[in-house]
Amino acid sequence: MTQLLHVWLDARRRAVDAALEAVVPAHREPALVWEAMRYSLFAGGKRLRPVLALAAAEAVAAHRGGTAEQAHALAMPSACALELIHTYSLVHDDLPAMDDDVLRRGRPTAHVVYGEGLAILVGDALLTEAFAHLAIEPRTVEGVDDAELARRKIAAIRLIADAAGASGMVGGQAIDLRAAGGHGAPLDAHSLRDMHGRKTGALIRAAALAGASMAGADATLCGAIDKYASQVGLAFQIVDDILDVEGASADLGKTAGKDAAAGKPTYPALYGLDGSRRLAAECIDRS
Ligand code: GRG
Repeated sequence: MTQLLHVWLDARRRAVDAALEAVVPAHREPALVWEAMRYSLFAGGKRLRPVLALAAAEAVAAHRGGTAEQAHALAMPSACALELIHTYSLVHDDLPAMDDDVLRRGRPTAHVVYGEGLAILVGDALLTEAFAHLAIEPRTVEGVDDAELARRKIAAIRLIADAAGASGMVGGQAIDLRAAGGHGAPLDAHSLRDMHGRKTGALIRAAALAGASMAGADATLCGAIDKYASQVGLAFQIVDDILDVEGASADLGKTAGKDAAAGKPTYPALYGLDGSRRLAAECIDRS
């Protein structure tokens, strides 16, 4: 990573963290729930999805002669909502009924610290607050009239709901859950890609598309950004599968080697490690 990219990413991550502080603040009642939400949300995630939303908004703003400041004002609520939804998915994914993991983002998982019942509620609360935030913010943005802003907000809500819902992330998780449990036929290459496209790829695509739509992208620009984000999402998942084989838990911040132990369908299992690295590189090239 070049020094310049590092600085660029760091500035946006810090802006996202500051915005998230306002969305899920300390000292809100009942503290029992809000503190547990903050435990998972501020555990050191990379903020990939929010940064992608901001990046797409900035790219569209540059294309349309707008400023990065206006792009951030428009896209930051979507960026925050995406991180809340992503964090909810991790909290629920770690539950004993799902992946049953004890380590996430380098810390004991939410259910280990707060118990299963509260961890379920933390996920529910993060998901619900995400959509409340999307409905409210941004209230006004200079240079965009109120009717146009409302139209863009509804489009972003729709995009994010579709990506997180039954045909997106939840659907992908259901397919994964069934395959990992040894029920149904093993996933072939096509079904593996479909499962990941829903479980992980959909939210990554929605991040780029929501950022772009909030910044006023037309259908042509959205189409180009969608193609880019689909390839990035796929590469992300393939690399995640490779790291599960090669990485150490301490570096990953989660338990390594779980996929193979659980007999999960993965890219290394289907294509081998070298084949998986090649596939990831091809996705990056295409993106
Ligand atoms: C429970 C409905 C429901 C869905 C769960 C995304 C997901 C679906 C489960 C996570 C399982 C997993 C580890 C998938 C691999 C890709 C992935 C989402 C990794 C974690 O995302 P990062 O690397 O995490 O962006 P940080 O912690 O940096 O935010």
